[in-house]
Amino acid sequence: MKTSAKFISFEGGEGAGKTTQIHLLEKALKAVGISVLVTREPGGTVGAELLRNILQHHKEAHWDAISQLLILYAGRHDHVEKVIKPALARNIWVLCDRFADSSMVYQGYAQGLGVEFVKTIHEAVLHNFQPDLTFFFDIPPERGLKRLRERYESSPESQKYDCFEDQNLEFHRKIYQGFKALSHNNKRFVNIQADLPLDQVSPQIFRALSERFHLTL
Ligand code: Z5A
Repeated sequence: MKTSAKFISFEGGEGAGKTTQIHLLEKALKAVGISVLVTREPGGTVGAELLRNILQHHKEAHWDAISQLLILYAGRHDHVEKVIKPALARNIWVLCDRFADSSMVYQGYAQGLGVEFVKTIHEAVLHNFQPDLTFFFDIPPERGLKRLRERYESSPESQKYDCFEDQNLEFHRKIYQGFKALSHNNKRFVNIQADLPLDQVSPQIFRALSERFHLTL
């Protein structure tokens, strides 16, 4: 049975395994005849990718949290209007590597702007537009960062400066707490036990989608 296209976001701390699982899910959805678009934030359009680069790779800019948030929402508006909504209108499922919940947690919670402030900006820019479902990849930050260290060791060219990863462990613990708090008792979220081998993470995602959207994956 075909269901209408869904917008699904993947959230969590660094090295949680989101990107890896998005590609496995893309394959599984395509295998049952569903059209899929994979995208990411910050980014997803020409303009939003330029903004991503400005945010992540220019230490000299010293963006404060409000400036980051406004840049992120400029990109997000572009992304939603030019890519996400048009795909959904063409019955293409959208798998998005991070979305507005990352702003709630990184800028609102961990950098102190407050979740209510971020919600106000969200409503002003995107009204009530939100994913149909959000997977929170639940993994202690130490474990996610260890995976990234291992990736950098095997592929040193990925060590380009990234202002978000250049934070101490305390910051990453706050991010983890922020996602825990945001997802708690929120029906849009499905909590994924991400600190498990790959082949034990995907079935959790497939099961949740099958239950919510009556698919057989
Ligand atoms: N940000 C923000 O502040 N506000 C916002 O509104 C938005 C974003 C939208 C984007 O980072 C940064 O922007 C992010 C928040 C901020 N902060 N940081 N840093 P990004 O897109 O560059 O990075 P990321 O989203 O955190 O992705 P990541 O670090 O690459 O992690 P991931 O996608 O969750 O994991 P992965 O790439 O799939 O896997 C990481 C490694 O682990 C890799 O080598 C895999 O092979 C390995 N892996 C994956 N799964 C497993 C399992 N199950 N077992 C063992 N190893 C595994």
